[in-house]
Amino acid sequence: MTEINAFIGVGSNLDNPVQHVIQAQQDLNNILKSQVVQSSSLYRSAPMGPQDQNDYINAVVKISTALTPLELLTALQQIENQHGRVRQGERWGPRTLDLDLLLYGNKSIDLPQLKVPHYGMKERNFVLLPLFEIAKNQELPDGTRLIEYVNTIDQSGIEKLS
Ligand code: H73
Repeated sequence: MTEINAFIGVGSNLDNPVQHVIQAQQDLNNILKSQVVQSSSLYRSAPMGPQDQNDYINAVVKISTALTPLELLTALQQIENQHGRVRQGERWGPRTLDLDLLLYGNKSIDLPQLKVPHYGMKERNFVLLPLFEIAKNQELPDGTRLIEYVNTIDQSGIEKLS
């Protein structure tokens, strides 16, 4: 059975977001044919997008999985739904739990419902900093190094929680 390393971005800004993120780290370990390998620290950041919402808690989790990318996406969406995620309302508005498939091995995927590497990861400090914490030497499928993006991102407005 071939196992692939994948990185999952976790985010929440509603109903005790720290609890949602910690619970999500456990939920990820319960996905079929998958185990958590490593989890980043939790990070608090100002909202990207509309400012009239709470700060976010974000983290990144590394898993090893034998699921295909689309099977994994479905599993992530099931976990979001268990956390009471309501898929409606304002774009970029408040959310109980978001799970993003950031990287899946060194594969590039361009399907309507799944783009990997995640389309926003290079511009989002709340993704890059926790990812870099647990994957210092990571490269993207195009051969660029994660540290190149980390070095150019604005690191203000984000705080690592102990
Ligand atoms: C995103 C469809 C839509 C998907 C993509 C979405 C959640 C999962 C993150 C935020 C701070 C899905 C934050 C924010 C904003 C408000 C910008 C924030 C924060 C949503 C699926 C499709 C395509 C993928 C993929 C998962 C994918 N899809 N911290 N969050 N501000 N590719 N979060 N690779 N993985 N779904 N996610 N500010 N400080 O990124 O747009 O996307 O149905 O088919 O919007 O965390 S939901």
